Amino acid sequence: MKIVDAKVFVGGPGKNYVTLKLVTDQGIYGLGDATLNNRETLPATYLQDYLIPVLIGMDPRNSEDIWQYFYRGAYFRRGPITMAAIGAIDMALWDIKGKLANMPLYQLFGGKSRNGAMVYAHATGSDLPALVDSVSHYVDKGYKAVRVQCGIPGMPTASYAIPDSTSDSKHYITDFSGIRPQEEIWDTDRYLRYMPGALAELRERFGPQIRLLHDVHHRLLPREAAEFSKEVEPVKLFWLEDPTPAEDQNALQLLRQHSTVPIAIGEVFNSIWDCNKLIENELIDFIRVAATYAGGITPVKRIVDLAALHHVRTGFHGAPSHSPLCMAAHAHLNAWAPNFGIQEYLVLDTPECHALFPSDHRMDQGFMYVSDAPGLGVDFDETEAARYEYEPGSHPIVRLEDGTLWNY
Ligand code: CS2
Ligand code: MG
Repeated sequence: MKIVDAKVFVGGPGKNYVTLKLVTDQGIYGLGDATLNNRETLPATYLQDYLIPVLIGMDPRNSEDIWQYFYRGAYFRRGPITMAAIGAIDMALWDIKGKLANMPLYQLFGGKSRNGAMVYAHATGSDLPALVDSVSHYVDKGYKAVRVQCGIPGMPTASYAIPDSTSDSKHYITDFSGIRPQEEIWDTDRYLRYMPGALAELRERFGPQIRLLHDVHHRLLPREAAEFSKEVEPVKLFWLEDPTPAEDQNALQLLRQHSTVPIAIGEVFNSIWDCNKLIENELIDFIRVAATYAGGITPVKRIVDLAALHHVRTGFHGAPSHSPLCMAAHAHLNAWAPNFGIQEYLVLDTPECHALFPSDHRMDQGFMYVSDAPGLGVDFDETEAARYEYEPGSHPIVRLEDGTLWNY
C-alpha cells in the first residue's frame, strides 16, 4: 500500500483551518488538522515544501515509523510549526488505519472507557453581572463545567478573552483586522485584588455542583501564582489554567507548596519533553496538549500514558482554532483514555462548518459522544473548501501600563 497524493487546504468559515488530505493507491484517504492559530500558512508550507514530497510512496500503515522519520529524522526538531505539520500527517495515517480496519479509532486504542466525555464551555463577561449571565446560559444548556473569564474593574483595556459587546466570543483569539496585532494592557495588581472575590461570588451564586475553571493565560509570576491559588482555594475550582508561563517546568513548585488548587497546563506544548518534568514531579493535575501541534495522536497517546502513571488527567486544548479533525482525534482519545479528565469544546457550531467537515460526533447536555464511523469519523468537502481562502489575522500583544511587553 502506498501514499500516492497529498493536498493541503488553508481556509474555512470564519477561521483559517489547515487541512491535509492523504490519498492512497487503494482509494482510501486520510485527513489531518495542521491549524496553527494565526500562523496557518507556515505548517502548510512545511508540509508542501518538505514533508509531502518525501511522504509520497511511503506505506501509510507504518504510522509509527513515519512519525519517527519526520521527528527524529529532522535535524531541527520540535516547535509548533514542525509539530503541527507532523501532527496532521499522523492524524491522517491513523484515519487511514481506522478505515482499513473498518473501526473507529477508539477501538484501535483499546475500546471505550466511558460513554460521553464531559466538556467545558467558555463563559465571559466584561463585568461580573455579564459573566453571571454567560454562565447561566451554559448551565441552562446542560453544561456541567464552565470556564469563567471576567473583565477587571479599572483595567485600562479588557483582560484576556473578554470579547467586546459586538464581537462573537468564539472569534476572540483571531483579530482579522490585519497582521499588525492590537495591544491590550494588563495589570497584575488589579487582577489579584479583584478576581478571587469574583470567583467566590460565582461559586456562591451557582452552588457547589457546577465545575468552574479559570484561565490565567500565563500572566502571573511564580510567587503571584502561589498567592492567587492559595486565596482561591475555598472556591474549589475544577482547575486553574496556565497560572505561569509554561516554559519553566519548575515554576509551579512554590504554588504546590501553598495550595491544593488543581493545575492545568500544556496548550502551547509541542512534545513530551515540554511536560515530562511537570508530570513526573506531579506539579500539574491536567495536561492540556492538543493532537495538532503536539505532533499527532502517536505522541499524545504517549503523553497520556506517562500522565496516567502520575495521576495527571487529560484536558486537551479545544479552542476554536482547532478544526473538527483535531477535535475528532481528541474525541477518540477521550473515549479510551483511562485518565480522561475533561475536554475544552469550542468548535464553531455553524452550518458552514458542518458542511465543510461532515461528521456524526455529537454534543448533548455538556457531553461529547464519539462517532462510530471508521477512522476519525470526520469527512472534508473539497467543493465547500473551494469557497474559502486564507485571511491573515493575529493574536493581541499584551503590555503592562508602563509599556513593558507581557505574556499573551
Ligand atoms: C485559550 C486559547 O482555550 C484556551 O484555553 O488559552 O484559546 C488560546 O488563547 C488560543 O488557543 C490562542 O490561539
Ligand atoms: Mg488556555
